[in-house]
Amino acid sequence: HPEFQYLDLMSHILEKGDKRIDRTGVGTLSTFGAMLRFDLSDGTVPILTTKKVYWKLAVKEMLWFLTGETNIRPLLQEKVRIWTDWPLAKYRKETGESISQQDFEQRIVEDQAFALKWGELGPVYGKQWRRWQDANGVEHDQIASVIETLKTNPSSRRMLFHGWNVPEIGQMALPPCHMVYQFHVTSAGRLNMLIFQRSCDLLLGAPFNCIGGAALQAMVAQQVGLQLGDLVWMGGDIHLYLNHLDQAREQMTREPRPFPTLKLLRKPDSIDGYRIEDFEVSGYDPYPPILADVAV
Ligand code: DHF
Ligand code: TMP
Repeated sequence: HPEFQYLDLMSHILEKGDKRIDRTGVGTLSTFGAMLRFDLSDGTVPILTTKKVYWKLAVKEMLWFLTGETNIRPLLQEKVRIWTDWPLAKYRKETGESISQQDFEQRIVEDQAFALKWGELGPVYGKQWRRWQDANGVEHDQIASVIETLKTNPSSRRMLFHGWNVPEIGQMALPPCHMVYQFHVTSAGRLNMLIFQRSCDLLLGAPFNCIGGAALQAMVAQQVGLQLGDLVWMGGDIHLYLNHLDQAREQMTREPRPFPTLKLLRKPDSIDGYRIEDFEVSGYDPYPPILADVAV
């Protein structure tokens, strides 16, 4: 079962991981360099079954990236709360107010001016993917370029988009973790995609990143008229936070069940036309959720 690639990586980190202090102060067990490969050609999608993963949150996050948005307000309007912690921490630090997460989120949704001031993550994923600004102020839509090249020159080895915009890193709430996406078309007309992730929270981040990646790959394949091939995920610093070790051990006791399948119910006119309702996941039968705190 392909999910064992993930569980094996988890067990490798638990056994051999290098214990170190990290930026958040929580501490991690870390390993450097690993790859996961998922064959999507049979319609399956790598949504982990050894814990319940709220896959719609991950797909909605990917759709939000594609809109070019960098404010958490549209995410919260879709009930996606995974990015709140970073603007919230900044708000608490700068105002000294001990506002609850729920009250903060409510204000972002109800008060547009407040959202503009406090909901912004800086020039993160969406900005770089859709509106990378060059030295002359010209904006570059990397997603549109990749799709155009996939249609016109699919043997190209230059089909990628990048989030690591060096001069803008300092303005980002978090520099991109999944930072390069590269595409590849086989002679049989299958679309492969590779994600390079410089830093990976294996318990909380990786499951979302694999789903978001698979959703993106499915959308791009549909838009350019290709069948799905492999999703290749490569990680740099892959870690388990020290307050996630019990959860990881619990997850490793569970025997993976078959991956569910993903179907796109509609073909929009462009990559910008997708909605969450277009994604149908069938046969997802996971173990119960595993709760864990995210390190901010
Ligand atoms: N920082 C850290 N330390 N780890 C991350 O995974 C991470 N991911 C970010 C931003 N910063 C990060 C963006 N993606 C969750 C999942 C993905 C994500 C952020 C947070 C998360 O907390 N997931 C929980 C709860 C999901 C829910 O809201 O129901 C989970 O159990 O999957
Ligand atoms: P860092 O910027 O110091 O590497 O911290 C980012 C943390 O967030 C790190 O634990 C990796 C994790 N992360 C993911 O695993 N996936 C993601 O999509 C994001 C945004 C972050």
